[in-house]
Amino acid sequence: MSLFLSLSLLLLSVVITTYSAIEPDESLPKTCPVVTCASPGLPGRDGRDGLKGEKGEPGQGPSGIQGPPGKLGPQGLPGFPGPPGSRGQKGDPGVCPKCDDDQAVLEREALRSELDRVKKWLTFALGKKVGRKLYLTNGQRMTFDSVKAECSHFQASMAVPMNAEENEAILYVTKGDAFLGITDKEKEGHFVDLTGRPVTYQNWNAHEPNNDNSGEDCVIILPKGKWNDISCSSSYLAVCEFPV
Ligand code: FUC
Ligand code: CA
Repeated sequence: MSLFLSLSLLLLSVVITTYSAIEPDESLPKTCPVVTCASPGLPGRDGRDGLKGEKGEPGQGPSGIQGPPGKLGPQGLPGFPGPPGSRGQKGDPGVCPKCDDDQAVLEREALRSELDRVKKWLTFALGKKVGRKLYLTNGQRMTFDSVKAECSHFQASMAVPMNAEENEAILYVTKGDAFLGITDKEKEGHFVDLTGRPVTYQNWNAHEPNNDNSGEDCVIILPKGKWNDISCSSSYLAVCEFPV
């Protein structure tokens, strides 16, 4: 063995002996004297993931193609109630046949009663009733045709006495000089009422009818109730008979 090798071994044994005699001190930091004293070991395992970084800036690339529409969303909540609508038209009357019948009967009776009372007022104040005829005069003098139209306008007809009682009633109302609804226009001397029916009751004055001047086709009742044929275009009192 060479001298150099012998010295090296000796030095190594001294070092080993020295370090093995030293007691480890627990109070000292656990530094590895090997790191400082020995060659580096293998790399350790990867550390744990770090904290999440901040959100990055928007990308600068071109926009992609617009995707398809999304699915229909869920139905929304009901809206608030709207304002009240405008008032509707009045409805039809209710149906109650029994009620209507009762009501109709009462109304009819009331109307009949009132009508009877009105007829009595008129009869007392103005006219004269005989049977179912009420004679009334408007107090005006007019031609035969005008009297005919006036009576028709009031749903009446010219007065035609069918008997002495009716003749007296007409005289009572007019005091005479009033046209009767009698004429011989169609056939001279053939006196008929305005429906064309021959008059069965006649009450001519003496020497009448005489068709004076060949122009007397109408008839008037004189102040004493007798009749005279007279010109239809002359004016005499209007008297009508109303059915009651
Ligand atoms: C008599 C009547 C006529 C007329 C004349 C004035 O002759 O017969 O109708 O009234 O009088
Ligand atoms: Ca005459």
